Amino acid sequence: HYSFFPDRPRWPRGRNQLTYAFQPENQLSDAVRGVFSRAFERWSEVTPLTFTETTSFSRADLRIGFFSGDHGDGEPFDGVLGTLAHAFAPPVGRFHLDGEENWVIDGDFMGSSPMSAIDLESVAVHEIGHLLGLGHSSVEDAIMYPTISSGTRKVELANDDVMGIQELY
Ligand code: TQI
Ligand code: ZN
Ligand code: ZN
Repeated sequence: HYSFFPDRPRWPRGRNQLTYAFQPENQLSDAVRGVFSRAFERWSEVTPLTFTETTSFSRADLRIGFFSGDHGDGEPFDGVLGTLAHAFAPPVGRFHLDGEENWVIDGDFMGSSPMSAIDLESVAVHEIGHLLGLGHSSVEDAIMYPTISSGTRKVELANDDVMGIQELY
């Protein structure tokens, strides 16, 4: 079953049009931006929310960046596997990914070790759930279930994810 963060934080009513931006230093490819765009779409399809990419990082509601190791928020990344990414609950909107993972973009390995390949879109859909206010789910099929195996692709929201997000929005 789905869960929320303590005190149930959510993006306020009347603020359904959220913007997102990428850390300018990251210089991401169109393929990577496409992955995030599709991940946001999964959630906009089942909520009144819309997500639009903007170039103004400082003004965006949701701020996405790839970092390695200590990146200044007290939650350092740890290299290959372990922590893959983290996202903060509303109204913080920060979504950080570990730049040292062997990310898979549209089925293509970006890293050196296919043994530890992680599908970027699967992680993005999960972390966006956190950005919007969902905690973890006990339902194994759910996007918000707290485990994913290397080499797995899981991008379709389960009923449990939809019920959770529709209770919030
Ligand atoms: N990052 C954890 C996660 O996003 C961070 C975390 C731990 C967390 N406990 C939390 C976030 C409680 C919010 C609330 O779950 S992770 C997965 C999954 C991670 C894990 O790098 O371990 C995914 C990132 F679910 F597959 F295990 C993405 Cl999809
Ligand atoms: Zn961080
Ligand atoms: Zn999680």
